[in-house]
Amino acid sequence: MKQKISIIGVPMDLGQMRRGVDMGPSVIRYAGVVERLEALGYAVEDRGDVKIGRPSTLDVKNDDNLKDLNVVIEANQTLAEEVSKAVAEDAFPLILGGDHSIAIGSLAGVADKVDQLGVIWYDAHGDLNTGETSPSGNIHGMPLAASLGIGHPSLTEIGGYAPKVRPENVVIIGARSLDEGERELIKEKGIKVFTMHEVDRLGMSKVMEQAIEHVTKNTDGVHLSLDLDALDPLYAPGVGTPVIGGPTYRETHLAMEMLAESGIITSAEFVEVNPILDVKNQTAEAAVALIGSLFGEKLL
Ligand code: Z70
Ligand code: MN
Ligand code: MN
Ligand code: MN
Repeated sequence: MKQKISIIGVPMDLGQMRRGVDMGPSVIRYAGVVERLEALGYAVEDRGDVKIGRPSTLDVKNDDNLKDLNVVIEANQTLAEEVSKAVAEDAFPLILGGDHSIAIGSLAGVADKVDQLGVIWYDAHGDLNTGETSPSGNIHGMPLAASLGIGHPSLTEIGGYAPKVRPENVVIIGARSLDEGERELIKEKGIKVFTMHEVDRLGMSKVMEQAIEHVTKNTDGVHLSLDLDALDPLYAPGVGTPVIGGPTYRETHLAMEMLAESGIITSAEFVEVNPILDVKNQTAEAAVALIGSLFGEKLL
């Protein structure tokens, strides 16, 4: 029997400034994610969407440079509990965003159930800002830092504990836009990053081999956090912060296929699909196709 997959939608768009990414879970469902996974022989349970609050007009930008902090905290706390329930039922949590701020809750929900969690952060960005270093105040640029225990306590302590993950158990793949404070943090903590330079130089196949080795060295579970803006905007235009020069659709499929072969992934999230910015739903469809590959879909 294959492991049950529990889908959790998180219609969050307050971690950044482009409205519409709250419709991400919905369009990924319409693009057929449940049917795709069922066709692979999985039992799929859709747990519906986490409820997202409305921001108060008093809470747009606070003194800590953390936009819509209260709604983000509340949603992530609820998400952590939902993910935790799925894990307790031995299901594989598959979280659909929503903007990337929701990774804080996803990781809070999985990390307390494993001793050491590994994380693969497939993203054009590092998401390693804090309120102090962020040029934008957007919390979707901070979830990896928060999960490492770095940043405002109200974010690092979601789920009631910190940190969720150690820097040596993280790999970032596809980075091509890093802020100054993020670069410093990467150096200070020795975080393994495969920027687009390494992807070009080594090829995705070698990058994934090395990433898998790195992230499994001292861990007993690995979370995949895939931001659709990692892909080149040619293949995934429906994202809030496209950055030219990313991995192709094919390279990203190869990455997912190699993860499927390795069998290391124990939870995953697909975030930042914004149907308002999309072209003919191709970003949502790419997400579903990549999810298929991650769960072992093959042509022959
Ligand atoms: C920038 C910031 C970011 C995702 C963009 C952008 C961060 N470094 N994260 N898209 N998912 O505002 O912190
Ligand atoms: Mn991101
Ligand atoms: Mn742990
Ligand atoms: Mn990104």
